[in-house]
Amino acid sequence: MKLLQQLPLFMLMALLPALGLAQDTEANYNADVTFTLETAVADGKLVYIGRSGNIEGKVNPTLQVPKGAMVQVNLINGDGALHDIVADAFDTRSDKVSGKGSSTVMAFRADKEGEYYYWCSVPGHRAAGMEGKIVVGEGEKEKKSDAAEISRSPMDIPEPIGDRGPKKVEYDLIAEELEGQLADGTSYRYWTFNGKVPGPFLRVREGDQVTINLKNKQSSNMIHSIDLHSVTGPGGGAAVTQAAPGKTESFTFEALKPGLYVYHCATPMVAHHITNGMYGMILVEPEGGLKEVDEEFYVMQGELYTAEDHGTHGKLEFSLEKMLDEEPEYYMFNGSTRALTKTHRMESDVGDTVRIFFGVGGPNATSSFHVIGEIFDRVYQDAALTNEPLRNVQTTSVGPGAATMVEFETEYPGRYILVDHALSRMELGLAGFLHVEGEADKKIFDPHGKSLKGH
Ligand SMILES: [Cu+2]
Repeated sequence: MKLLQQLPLFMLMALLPALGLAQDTEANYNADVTFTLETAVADGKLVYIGRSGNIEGKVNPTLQVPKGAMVQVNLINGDGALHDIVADAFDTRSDKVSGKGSSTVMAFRADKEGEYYYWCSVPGHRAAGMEGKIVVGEGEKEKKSDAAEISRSPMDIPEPIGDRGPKKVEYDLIAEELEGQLADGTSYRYWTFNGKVPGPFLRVREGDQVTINLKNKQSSNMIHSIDLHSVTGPGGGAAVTQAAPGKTESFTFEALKPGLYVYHCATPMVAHHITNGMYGMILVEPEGGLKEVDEEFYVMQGELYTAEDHGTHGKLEFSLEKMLDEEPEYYMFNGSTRALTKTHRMESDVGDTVRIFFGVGGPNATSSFHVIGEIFDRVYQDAALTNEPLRNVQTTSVGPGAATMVEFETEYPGRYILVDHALSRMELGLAGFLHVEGEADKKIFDPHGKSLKGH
């Protein structure tokens, strides 16, 4: 099942024109709704069985979708006979698959309300039971979880340092464990700095004396600590900040070198503390400060290893085995799959210069950071801020515990998608939107009369 949920959307995108579907010019790499079905023999009948989210285990489940949604149906062959899935009402069908464990996909836009059918077109199979309903309408109400909103806003960044001299700076960080929203209808018990993922963006100047007070909440079960990559000293601070629940541990360091640095909890098992959300970044600005820009964003990538399959609703739990195998079920920007697509809105105007502070908490996956439809004018590779930037870069590689600073002008309106170009990860939750508003210059991009949604 995992395989299918990771089906590259390229396949889906390639399918759309062939199916004669209206392509959304507001770049839409994501299906709005995804279902997974598995073929099976049950009580002598041929059936589809739900293998995702709230259709899990249901026989010939009704696929409830909102009107206008881009729908993706993954089909796994579970019995080794020849099968497919078709929905004539939407002029869509999958390839036929026959090998047990093989898989395929059907995609369509639910552009009309009502009740329709999906079925298997192999002769006799529909009559033998392979049929279910597609209901287009209100769709299932979004399950509002009462878990905390743990995603940090990418706009949550302190003011630039400017032209001041070195001084003393003090930060209070609080290690807090709490149930947080991971995806629609899905929560996870995160471990955080200050209740959000990533932790707060710390901003200091080269030469500052920085004091870190790490308080571990009384309600915590675990010891927590902090290792900042900007620190020169034992464990980056971890050696002296192992704080038991209810305790506060402090230390002071001099910010010797300018740069953008990852910090994270460094209490064994360190990878466990990081995956659960204990990472953030500290910017050490060089003398004179960074050049002024119109917008700054703070984005971090991480992955989660849940015992349950991707898409399962309810409270998910950690799987040590999956973490050691480095097989995540979720990838997220800023802590949740919704953070940069629904919860927080990143915006800029045409002609603005945007700066993204991008880092990878991980703990394991390297990001091929890319913004679909944009080119980075400047990349400060590995966040080496005092070096000359690379210019005109499509994608930049950022490993775990590493960061980059990218800058680009937003020249044309539309919705631009932040991704890790290892795009299977988008299927597991990794995407962010940058909305650019303003006048369209046809010289830069001419849609040949096609309408651009929202503009
Ligand atoms: Cu920790």
